[in-house]
Amino acid sequence: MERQWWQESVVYQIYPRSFMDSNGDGIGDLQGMTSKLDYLKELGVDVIWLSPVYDSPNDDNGYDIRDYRAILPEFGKMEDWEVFLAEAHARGIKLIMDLVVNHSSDEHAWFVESSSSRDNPKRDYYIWKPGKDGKEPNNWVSVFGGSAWKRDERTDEYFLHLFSQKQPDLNWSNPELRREVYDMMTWWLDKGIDGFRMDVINFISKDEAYPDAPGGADARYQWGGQFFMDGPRIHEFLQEMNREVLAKYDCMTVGEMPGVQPDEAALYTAPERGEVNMVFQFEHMDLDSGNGKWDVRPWHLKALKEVTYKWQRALMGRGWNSLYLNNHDQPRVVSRFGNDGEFRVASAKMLATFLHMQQGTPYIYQGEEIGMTNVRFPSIDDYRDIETLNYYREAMEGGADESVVLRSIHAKGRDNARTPFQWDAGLQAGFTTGEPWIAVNPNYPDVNAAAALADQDSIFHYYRRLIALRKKHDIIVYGDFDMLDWDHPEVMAYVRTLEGRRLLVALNFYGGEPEWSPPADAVGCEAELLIGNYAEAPETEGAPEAATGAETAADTG
Ligand code: TEU
Ligand code: CA
Repeated sequence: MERQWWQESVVYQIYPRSFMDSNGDGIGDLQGMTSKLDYLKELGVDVIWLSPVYDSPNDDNGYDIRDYRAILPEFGKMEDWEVFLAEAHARGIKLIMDLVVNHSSDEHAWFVESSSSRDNPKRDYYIWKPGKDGKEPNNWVSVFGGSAWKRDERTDEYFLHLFSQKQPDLNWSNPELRREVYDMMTWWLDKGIDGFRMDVINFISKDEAYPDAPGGADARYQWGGQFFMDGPRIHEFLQEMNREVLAKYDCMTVGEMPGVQPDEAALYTAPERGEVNMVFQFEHMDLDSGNGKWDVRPWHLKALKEVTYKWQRALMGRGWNSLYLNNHDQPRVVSRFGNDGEFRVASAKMLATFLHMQQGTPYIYQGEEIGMTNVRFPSIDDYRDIETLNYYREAMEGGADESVVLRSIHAKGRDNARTPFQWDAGLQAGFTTGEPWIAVNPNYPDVNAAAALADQDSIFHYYRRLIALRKKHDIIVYGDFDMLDWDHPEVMAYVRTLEGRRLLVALNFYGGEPEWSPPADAVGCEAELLIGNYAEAPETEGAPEAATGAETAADTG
């Protein structure tokens, strides 16, 4: 396929509430974001993905939208957003907006109408069903706990909400609703944005029989994913959206798709099918989960190799991968797959190398580039996330031990990613002059952007170099992928190839000093060391000089 700008881009995700507060109310905002664009320019990113800034009652921090065409006053005015876009563009940075159209807020005008009577013209914008034997229409569980259905007394029917009760699912089988969404997307594209990140977009087509989900008899509600993930009409809807809206613009799209498998992802992203450019898959995010995300298990390097290989190979020449290791829903990568104590700096750089040397478009989540870590708040009162608070309540009601529940929250809670960005060592990490909406991670005196900018060996400057390398060597973007040394217990090594050139990447995931040798056919060949996370690469016998680092990427001739 023809090379595209979004394949060669690096994307930076901003979670607006936690990025930069300009007016001391403790909430990040648009003027704050604009004031930090030079920082992003220095990092070298090409695209910003902005999590929702739309009008919202904030039941789920903006993923519950009340008005798709208005800015939440806490974040600023529409003019502030326009300035942000113009200032980003002036720096050569593109902007993609979050598109949350699997559901809206229950305070959206559509839902206010839809819920007012059974014969309201907008009734069919949402999914209403009568109860069954005095109970919910089926046994589906919501992602945030409890039934996925809520009974509305006014009309004595239930509406579907796969997320919170304040996030009713939109009815995509209604063509009028689809037209409204396409008009809204067009409106934003005409304002000059460069594309969309699409929230749980593979959930929009449901099995219209709404069958009960199979599952253990013990739980009252069951995961019904098989009846709405990659549902019956999903490709039809995405192709229609592409035809009606996206194809008319030079824009990029990434669909968030929990549960998606590579063959399906190849269908979503094959350029000739006209759906989306890339998807966020979740398999690597599930490696440390047992029965659900709160059941924390150790992850295994072998499994990470398998998932990496599977996705790299499956989309090679067919579609395109997005590359990410954390976002606003996930724990911090250095705490999860690295070591956020003794090896915080080294392992954050190693993980960055792991990600940025793969084929695909890399995404950096705010703070990742300075090695921000998980947080361990002592009390549930310090937490803000609806998923975390619901889990705590349900678990405690079920008689769980609080220390065990908090341990899961410390490892997996979404607020790990949502503490304020650590700009400097001053009060509240330089995020706000007031009281932040969620507490700052206490490690800000050591972990902050000012310190990182001042140190050429920092994680920040390492990310900057990785991004610059991607611009210089097309093998990093486009090279084929192969995994080496499947059975090495501590090292992941992979090789990229393009037009007779090879790029070797060797990553030590643990704190030891493992024995590892490069492949025999790389020994003795001419090589250039592209980057390594230690100033000097350790000696390895028989290795080409350039490929010897514990965590290095080398371009071998
Ligand atoms: O997330 C969708 C999703 O299914 C998961 O990411 C989930 O929220 C999380 O992993 C549970 O642990 C998207 C948004 O990214 C998320 O912030 C929203 O809460 C959710 O959709 C609803 O809009
Ligand atoms: Ca503010």
